[in-house]
Amino acid sequence: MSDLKLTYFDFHGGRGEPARLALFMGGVLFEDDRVAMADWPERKAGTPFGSVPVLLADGKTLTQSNAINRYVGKLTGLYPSDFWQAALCDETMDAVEDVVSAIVPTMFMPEDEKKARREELAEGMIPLYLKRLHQNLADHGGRYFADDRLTIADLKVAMLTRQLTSGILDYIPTDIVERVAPELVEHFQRVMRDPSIKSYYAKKGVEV
Ligand SMILES: N[C@@H](CCC(=O)N[C@@H](CS)C(=O)NCC(=O)O)C(=O)O
Repeated sequence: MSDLKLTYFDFHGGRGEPARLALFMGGVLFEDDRVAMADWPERKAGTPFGSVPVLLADGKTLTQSNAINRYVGKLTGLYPSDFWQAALCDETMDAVEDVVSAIVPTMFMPEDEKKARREELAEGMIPLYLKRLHQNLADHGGRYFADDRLTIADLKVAMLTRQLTSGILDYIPTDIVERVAPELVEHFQRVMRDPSIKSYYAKKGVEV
């Protein structure tokens, strides 16, 4: 088994959390390198693209959250071996990444600009993506996004659902998922009921 170190910010979510969860679920030991925000300016320069997550596997470096998710998914059995199901998994993770990439820049905007951009996202892109994700979920059996079982894609969607419903994004209504695609709230609850995920967050002292 590889010697693994996963570097990401020190919070329970975001682009690094699906890989952390998957490694825990798969019982794969790894160094959970959590970067405090205060240390980021110093650490940033040491990352290939000035960003995290970064996975170090036997001294080799891998960047880009979805590449890391696929690699970790394969290590842990949470990525489909069937080519079509794997493609559905990728489609889901890339769709979530589109939304995340639209939201993240708003975090660094002045308040008025942030408000305008987030309201625009809440009226346009976010409902569009939530509806389509729901449609895909329904088309793939209604419970999980690919392979009729929990995969790394479900972890990625669950992190988005949690971010949108948690209230940490001012100007994005916390009921947006419930209003637009309530099945994604059910999906989130289904993922969070998984015994390994429950045990992971219980160990971290996090209520889900
Ligand atoms: N395309 C990259 C984006 C990585 C990215 O922007 N990560 C954010 C955290 S979610 C980051 O490192 N932000 C700090 C910065 O850009 O200084 C991926 O999918 O991993």
